[in-house]
Amino acid sequence: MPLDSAHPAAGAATAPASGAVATVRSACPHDCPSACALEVERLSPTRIGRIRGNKELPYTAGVVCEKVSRYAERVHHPDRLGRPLRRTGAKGEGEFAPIGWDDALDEIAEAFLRAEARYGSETVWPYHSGGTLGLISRWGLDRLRHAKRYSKQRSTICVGPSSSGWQAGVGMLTGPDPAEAAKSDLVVVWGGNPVATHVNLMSHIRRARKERGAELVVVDVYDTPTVQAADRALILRPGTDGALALAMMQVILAEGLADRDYLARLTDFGPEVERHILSRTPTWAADITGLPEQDIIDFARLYGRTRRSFLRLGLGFTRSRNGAVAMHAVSCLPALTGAWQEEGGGAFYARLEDWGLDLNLAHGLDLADPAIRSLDQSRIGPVLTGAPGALEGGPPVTAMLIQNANSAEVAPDSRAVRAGLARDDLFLCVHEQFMTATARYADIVLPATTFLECDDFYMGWGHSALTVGKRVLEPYAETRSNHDVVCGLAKRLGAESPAFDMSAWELVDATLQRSGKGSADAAADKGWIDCNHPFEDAHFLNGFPTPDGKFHFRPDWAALGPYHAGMPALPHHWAVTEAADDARPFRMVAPPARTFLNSSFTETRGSQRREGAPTVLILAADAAAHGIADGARVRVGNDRGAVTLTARLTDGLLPGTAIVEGIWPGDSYSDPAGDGMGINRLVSADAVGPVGGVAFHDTAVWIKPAEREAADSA
Ligand SMILES: Nc1nc2c(c(=O)[nH]1)N[C@H]1C(S)=C(S)[C@@H](COP(=O)(O)OP(=O)(O)OC[C@H]3O[C@@H](n4cnc5c(=O)[nH]c(N)nc54)[C@H](O)[C@@H]3O)O[C@H]1N2
Ligand SMILES: Nc1nc2c(c(=O)[nH]1)N[C@H]1C(S)=C(S)[C@@H](COP(=O)(O)OP(=O)(O)OC[C@H]3O[C@@H](n4cnc5c(=O)[nH]c(N)nc54)[C@H](O)[C@@H]3O)O[C@H]1N2
Ligand code: SF4
Ligand SMILES: [Mo]
Repeated sequence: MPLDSAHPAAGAATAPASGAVATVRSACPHDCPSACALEVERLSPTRIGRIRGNKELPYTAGVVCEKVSRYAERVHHPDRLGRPLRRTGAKGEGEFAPIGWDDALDEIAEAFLRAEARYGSETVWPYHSGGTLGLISRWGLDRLRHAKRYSKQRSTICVGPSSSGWQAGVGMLTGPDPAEAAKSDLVVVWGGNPVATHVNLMSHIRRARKERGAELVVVDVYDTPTVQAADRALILRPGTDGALALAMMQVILAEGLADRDYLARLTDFGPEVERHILSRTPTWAADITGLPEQDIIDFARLYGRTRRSFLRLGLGFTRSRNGAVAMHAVSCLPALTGAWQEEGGGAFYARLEDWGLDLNLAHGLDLADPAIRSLDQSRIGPVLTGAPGALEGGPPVTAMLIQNANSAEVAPDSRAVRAGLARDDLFLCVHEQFMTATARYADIVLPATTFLECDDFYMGWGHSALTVGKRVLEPYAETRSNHDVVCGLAKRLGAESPAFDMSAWELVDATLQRSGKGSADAAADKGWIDCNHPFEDAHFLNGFPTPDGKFHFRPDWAALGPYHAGMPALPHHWAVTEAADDARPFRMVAPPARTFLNSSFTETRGSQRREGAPTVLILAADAAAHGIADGARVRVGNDRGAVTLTARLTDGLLPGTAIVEGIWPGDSYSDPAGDGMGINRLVSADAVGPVGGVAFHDTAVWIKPAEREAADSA
């Protein structure tokens, strides 16, 4: 019996007589900056209808994305996993037989204890990712990890480069609520595609345009729907944003547009920084970025002359080997102009810190031993195949519990990931909603609830409210929540924490109470807790959250992470991306698809219909030079492998750029080799400095018509 079952579902007090439709509050768990507060139509204790955005939470403002509005398709999907399974075929093959929950949990616990007896506790590596961002569902696994002294995880796959780049200058992952964009005169969306990835931002930008006549500028590498909504777009070569930022700063300094008083008071700006920036001209940057020099100058003047300028920094431009350096360079702009001092001015990247939450009990932080090794989440392939250095000097990983992660598809160097997952001496449990490529490698597969079937709360990492989602539906079939699985294993493994005896809702409540944020029930009634900071704090008017209170033009990369060798001491374009050459003339960018969320929703018909088929977008002139017609089947590859896609031609990018949207299931690429791996087999697992993370948009490839590649390799 799942622990949570003793607890009534959300809105039970207002539940309708059977047959009537009730609307209940919830919150989106997906890995999306919008973290929407939701209104869910509950048709019965086991079925939902439409999902809508909550109108009262200002950031959500009644809007949700298309894929979540039709969540009924996902939660009631015929392929939902409903029972625990034990593997009967070879790893990766997908042959399983049902078993009972007690047997499954006993078997996992025995395997963990056996592994620990042989190699020590660090041989067990609990692994989680962003399938849910529930503060209980995702990070509750850390409580078991720390209580049992299992290996830690450095969660770098998404935010490693961007967060470290922001911390290098600003000091902390916090800032103003991006709804403030509505009060700007100039909004710059830099290296992000909110129309696809966090649609709510667009409502606030629309308001600024309507009420203030604000201009929207977008910096990207291709003609995205957000670019199409812009007044002005700068389409540059992937991985060159640092050069654009440097040249903008050069113009701003040279034309007397910098705020000298602000620089002196609140930054470490000085003559050496100034000399360095003045040497990086628009001519220099035009050569690197592929942008016309005049476009750089015009954009720099517009930005430098607008006091209320708001930079909304996406993650896309940081998914390159120089990503943290690029983020730092761009984040210098509002410090140079002093735009931080204005309402509707400054910048926002993500709020991942500064929530005032005491997560010790929920995440077992006080149980963590600093001496236990921490493995880089992004390098799951190198870790599992024992690549030099990846194990941080510790034992091999021989037992794993994976929750909310589809590493076989989403992690770089798929070939290494799958070779690792297929190891005979690795015991693998995957807790999932669907039979993903990753789950197919498991010894035991456990069926998971969705957010609608469990209790949790969430951080709005792209705004400033904590959202709360109480259970809306009875759990489907025999599914159990992540919290229930963690607690069930903790009992069998002898792990100790009072939280293992609490229900998820009790733990939400205890966490909010010890953080001084009231009760869980009060939060659930409203749907969220407002955690916006006062203007002076959100805009750092009295100092930045760095040790000396100043914004740092001079980053201390060594203080941030282990991979800092060679990182530049001043804001810069760091020329370390994977260069194109004659053998691999294209630079491939692999950004999100609008109606998938990473690998989630790839199972829903609605999204499959919207996205069509795996596609590579290239410039018509490039296609002609390589003998590729619109709609042709092409092979895209490099030293790490190749996949088959459909070519689509466009005018909306620079020569040599190739775009592949979406993480399609590997077996949907009609690959003649038939090895079922997707786009991430082409992406390198090289760690991005200084903390790690993946250069998803920094891949040199060749592209050939499929028939010619077949002939070449015959
Ligand atoms: N090519 C390419 N690859 C990328 C990216 C890219 O831009 N391009 N983006 C990267 C980024 S930013 C990220 S964050 C990662 C994300 O990578 P992941 O977090 O691994 O991907 P998701 O598909 O969001 O979720 C993984 C799984 O979680 C499961 N899940 C959802 N909710 C629950 C739950 O409550 N319990 C359990 N047990 N399981 C649940 C879903 O069914 C899904 O299969 O992918 C990265 N990979
Ligand atoms: N529909 C949908 N929404 C999602 C996701 C999804 O998969 N699908 N994923 C979610 C997750 S986990 C995350 S982390 C966020 C990420 O959301 P975003 O912050 O939007 O980041 P990315 O998705 O990595 O890339 C966004 C844009 O960056 C551009 N880009 C790539 N390289 C460069 C470059 O070198 N310079 C510049 N200027 N631009 C570049 C891409 O072309 C793309 O348009 O979205 C979340 N929301
Ligand atoms: S995926 Fe993003 S935009 Fe869609 S409902 Fe969830 S939080 Fe909102
Ligand atoms: Mo992400």
